[in-house]
Amino acid sequence: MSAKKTEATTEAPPEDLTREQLLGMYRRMRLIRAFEDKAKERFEAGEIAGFLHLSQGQEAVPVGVCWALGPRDYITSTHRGHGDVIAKGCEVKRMFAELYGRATGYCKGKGGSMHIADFSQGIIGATGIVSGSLPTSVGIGMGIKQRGGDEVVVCFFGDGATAEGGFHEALNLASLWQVPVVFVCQNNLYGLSQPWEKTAYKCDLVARVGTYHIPGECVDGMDVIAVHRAARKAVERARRGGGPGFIEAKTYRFLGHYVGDPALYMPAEEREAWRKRDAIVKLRGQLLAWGYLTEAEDEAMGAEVAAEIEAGVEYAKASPLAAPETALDELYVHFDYLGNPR
Ligand SMILES: Cc1ncc(C[n+]2csc(CCOP(=O)(O)OP(=O)(O)O)c2C)c(N)n1
Repeated sequence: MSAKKTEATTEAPPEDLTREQLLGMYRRMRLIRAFEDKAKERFEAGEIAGFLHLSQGQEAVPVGVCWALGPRDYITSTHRGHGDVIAKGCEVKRMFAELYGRATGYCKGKGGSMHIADFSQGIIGATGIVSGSLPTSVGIGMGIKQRGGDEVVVCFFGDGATAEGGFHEALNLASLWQVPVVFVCQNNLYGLSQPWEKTAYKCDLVARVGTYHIPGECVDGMDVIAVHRAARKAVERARRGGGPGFIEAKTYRFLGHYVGDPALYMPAEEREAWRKRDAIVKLRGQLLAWGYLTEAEDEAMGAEVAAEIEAGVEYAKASPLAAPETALDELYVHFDYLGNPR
């Protein structure tokens, strides 16, 4: 990272964020990138089974959003959810363990890459069903409202989900019931191989969501500070009882839909242009310019992140595989809706 050229910034440091907060965001973005780079390497080496949907390029969105959340708040996520759950607090060693199918993984090795959940941190789970996170988040929001809580749910999803029925049902009910849910669309311009502009006629997502009377904002998803400010506003409003909110973060996935997809449908010039806007490189340049980070500190942080990643892989490999006879354990709720054992 440190070898990369960074753009000089003329902006002043933000007054609403401390040096520690900005360095924390920067480190978490690097951790997500390093986790996915390593996961790709190990997947290609044949050590990880299943599908791997990576989010390199999108890191500023979950980090900017989750920095507006507290430990009691909730998130739901998607098939491309590594960054979302790491941003909320998942540890990379238990993430690797999950990818490696080990009993020490977040879902005891039964979920894999697309289903990482940790209820203790409000991470209700990723799902491979496109738009599946939206109705679930409204249900969680309804639960919070019914018990008079002040937590907020953030629901992450992609642009492809906005063409699904679940999106519209969820927005309608969220608005009707005024639940504390912030919907965050990570618009990476593609739904699998389908370019965004070919999926909806002249679509303006903020306007579309506005028809459900949900306030929204479109932000540069390559600018973690801009994402964070939008998230903070929407989260604070939802927490005060102001109802649901919406954020469209314009971002890009640097790689194919899954590891193994050469992404021939993404024009080379487009990819190059977005890579030049890498959010991690941008924040690094800002931190250096503001005197919040030195080159030596940056190097040290890189080494620390790399060591955390290596230790995570070692932890996973040293952990026992999930035992086949436990495959069906904990998959069903053994209580009826009143809490009586079945
Ligand atoms: C209901 C449903 N339809 C189709 C699929 C197959 N599928 C998996 S990912 C994907 C594209 C999703 O695009 P988007 O929501 O923009 O998320 P991104 O992959 O860009 O992060 C599709 C169509 C699915 N998993 N679920």
